[in-house]
Amino acid sequence: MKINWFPGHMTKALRELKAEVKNVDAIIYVLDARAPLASLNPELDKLAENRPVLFILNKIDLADKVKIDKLLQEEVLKKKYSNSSVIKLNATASGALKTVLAELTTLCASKIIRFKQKGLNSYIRAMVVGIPNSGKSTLVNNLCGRAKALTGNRAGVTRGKQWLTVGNGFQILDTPGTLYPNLENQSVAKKLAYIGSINDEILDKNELACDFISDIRKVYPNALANRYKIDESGEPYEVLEKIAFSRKFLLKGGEPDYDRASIALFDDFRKGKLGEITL
Ligand SMILES: Nc1nc2c(ncn2[C@@H]2O[C@H](COP(=O)(O)OP(=O)(O)OP(=O)(O)O)[C@@H](O)[C@H]2O)c(=O)[nH]1
Ligand SMILES: [Mg+2]
Repeated sequence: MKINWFPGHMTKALRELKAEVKNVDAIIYVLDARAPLASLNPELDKLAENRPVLFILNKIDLADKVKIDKLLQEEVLKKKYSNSSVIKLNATASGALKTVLAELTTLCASKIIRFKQKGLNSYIRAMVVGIPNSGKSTLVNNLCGRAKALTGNRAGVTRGKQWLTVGNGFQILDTPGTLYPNLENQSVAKKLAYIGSINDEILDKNELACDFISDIRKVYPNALANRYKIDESGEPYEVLEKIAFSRKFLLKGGEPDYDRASIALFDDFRKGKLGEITL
């Protein structure tokens, strides 16, 4: 299965982002800490050039802190732009407003001074960008203190755009999650599919589950064994079968229900039930 998802609404969204970026002072680039490098979108990388960039490693509660700290230490993200910073965040938890505004204030310090010198009461405007399902709308709602933006644990929830005032002197714009037309790297594409950034409906769930089993065993041995009380060795489809039997997902006649096992596997991974994982 070749994975690529770039529907029409993303072409439109990217076009609108390119037009809107001219009006913004900073970019808030939301990455999924379960697959931080796979959540970089080359189109958004380009868009963020020449702007202060605040990278947010979101969903840190579900991610492998050791790997994330290593990434922070190596400054892999920070080095991408001359004026940028990186923070870890759980966008569903309280306290995000203070952290994010402190970072934006530092990143946009020269602009804020210029506003003050001119006696202007202008807002610092920041655009929130990122791949689908990375938690942009959840973050925006958290910053607003109100559920202004629609959220959901699937790809492609946000479609329109709206500027919202947060804190004292900031405005933020939630935007639709975007991928890119030439998603050639299938190792990246699979990670995006695992974390729910690609519409599940266009994917063969059993094939994806087998890929996931094969990948996860290499990086987190025993995560599957511990969760499902199975021997996780063997061909990936055999492991999927063992998950089905262990969960009693059976069809009439006692055959394993691969579909239910695949759905349960991704549900568990996405809820953090396989442990804290970063791919
Ligand atoms: N555990 C955890 N879940 C989160 C976090 N941030 C967001 N979520 C969940 O992730 C799912 C997606 O969140 P959204 O805010 O809709 O994501 P989005 O980036 O706006 O998605 P699109 O609009 O499709 O691009 C929701 O179920 C959120 O509750 C986080 O830090 N930790
Ligand atoms: Mg959204």
